[in-house]
Amino acid sequence: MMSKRWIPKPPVDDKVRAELASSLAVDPIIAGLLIQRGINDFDAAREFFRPGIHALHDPFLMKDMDRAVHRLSEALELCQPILVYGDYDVDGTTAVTLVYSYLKELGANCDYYIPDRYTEGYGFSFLAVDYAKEKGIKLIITLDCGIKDAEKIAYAKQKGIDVIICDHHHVGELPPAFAVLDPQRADCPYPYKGLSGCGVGFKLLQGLCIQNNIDTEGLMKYLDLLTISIGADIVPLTDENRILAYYGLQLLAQEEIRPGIRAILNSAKFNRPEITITDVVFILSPRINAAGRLVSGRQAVELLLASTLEEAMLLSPRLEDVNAARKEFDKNITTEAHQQIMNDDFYRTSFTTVVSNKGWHKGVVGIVASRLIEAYYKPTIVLVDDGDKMSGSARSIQGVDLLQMLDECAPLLEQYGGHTMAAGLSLKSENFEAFRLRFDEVVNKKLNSLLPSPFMEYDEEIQLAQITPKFYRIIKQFSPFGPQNMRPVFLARNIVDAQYTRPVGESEAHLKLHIKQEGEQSQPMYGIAFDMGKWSSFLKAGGKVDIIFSMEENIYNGTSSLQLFVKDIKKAGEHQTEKDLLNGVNTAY
Ligand SMILES: [Mn+2]
Repeated sequence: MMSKRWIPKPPVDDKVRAELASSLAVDPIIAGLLIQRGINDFDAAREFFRPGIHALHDPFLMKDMDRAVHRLSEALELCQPILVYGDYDVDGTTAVTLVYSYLKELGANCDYYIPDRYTEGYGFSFLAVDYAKEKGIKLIITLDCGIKDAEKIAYAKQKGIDVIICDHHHVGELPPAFAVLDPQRADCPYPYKGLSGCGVGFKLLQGLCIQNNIDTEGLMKYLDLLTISIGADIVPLTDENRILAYYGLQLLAQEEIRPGIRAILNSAKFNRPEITITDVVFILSPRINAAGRLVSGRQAVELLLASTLEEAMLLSPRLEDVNAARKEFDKNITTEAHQQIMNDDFYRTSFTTVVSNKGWHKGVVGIVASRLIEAYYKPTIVLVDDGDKMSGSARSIQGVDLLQMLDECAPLLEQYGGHTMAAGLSLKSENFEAFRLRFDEVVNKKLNSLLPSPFMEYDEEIQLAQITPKFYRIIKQFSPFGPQNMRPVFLARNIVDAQYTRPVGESEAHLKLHIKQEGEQSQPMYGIAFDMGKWSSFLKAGGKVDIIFSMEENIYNGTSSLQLFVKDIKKAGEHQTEKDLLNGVNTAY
């Protein structure tokens, strides 16, 4: 792992901080954390700490919402057959489950369709249109996809089928759909751009309810699905998403939850009383995804639709097997990719990592790309070589917009699309070498030939004595945490062993900390630092360190205590100053 720079968040205005701290009667550090999150006054703080459904935006602010709702209402009235279509990833399958279930609840004549990853691929599909035509479908709702599929949408239109697109991907040429709901549309005035694909589907249903005087309360039991899509798609935990996830996580924490989710949690042996977005990301999403990626997305939807635990339990062990297989693929491909990088001089000086191989599994290349970024901190593409064609996933680092980079490589690509930090692409194998060089060149240019080194951001510097139970109770209310509302990270300087610091775990890899701040009289604190066992001897010998950490509750034998989750350690005073950071550091590993 490369050594990381520590960077403070932009400083907060002292006067604003003092005013907010006094109006809320909280520690100035808490006020600073709120200001960093865009919360500047008492009312905004109240809204933040008590997220309310009333604060959701009016769905009709979304471009084309009135058209979409009108068409959907008409289909319901006339009992026209509707097809709910979604991608095989978590956002797509949760969206299909949500929209399909709710329309069924309203008595709709509807069916759902998830494309096959191998025969149909990502996005809307010609096969689905043929299927719909055969079944006499008059209306298709696409979820988490469709915006890029103008040709296929036109094909549906030609067959006499209306399409409502619910997507959140970047919009290029507008497809000829009956209605296009996508907050990324340049002409869409919707105030929040961060919704997941499932979130856009939810807004359509919310609009449907409002238009037809149906109580939106009936939608609330589906917020578990929406919350899973928010976690899985790594969308920001701000604004509407944070409100929806706040209620969704409460649902997920109940004993009596959707049987499919209960079954997944049971088979993953999850038994903590609370569930967080992190649990959604690391426990629920991979298992739902596993089904879509390695078998078929239909399995994921079948599981989420199961009406009894018995039925769900029949399906969930399969997911557990598939998830185990996924982990194995992931491990092997990561190892092979590392070997390729080590054995190729190109990567010593490159600004990017682009690897490819025959026989790699398409379902895990995105995860492998993320792991390679952790190791080398360069924009990364991992491709599966199918002979004539290669396809795979791209992941980026801060400051490099992938879509922009891929745009500049477009002549060498067959297909590409996605978001700033994550994208998918395919190309002819004969273009691989040229693409690899071109991609490196455009990223090099973007970074002004300065390869950034990885960094960790911290919110505030703190004295350990400031961390009281009240302080932690307030920090907890900042949740749900996630992108753009991360668990607060603190810097504390001059930390020494308080007596019981020791290495733990297999081959003493980890570090159990028992620490205090030099010269402070407060109670020592406990902490955990993964993969930092080597610091034990330094601390035991009286060494002084600086740490950056977040806080978490450690539940042990049924009692809970506060512990520091230490993310990085450096010798006291050793971390770079802000001034050094501005110069950028060129680090060929
Ligand atoms: Mn999505």
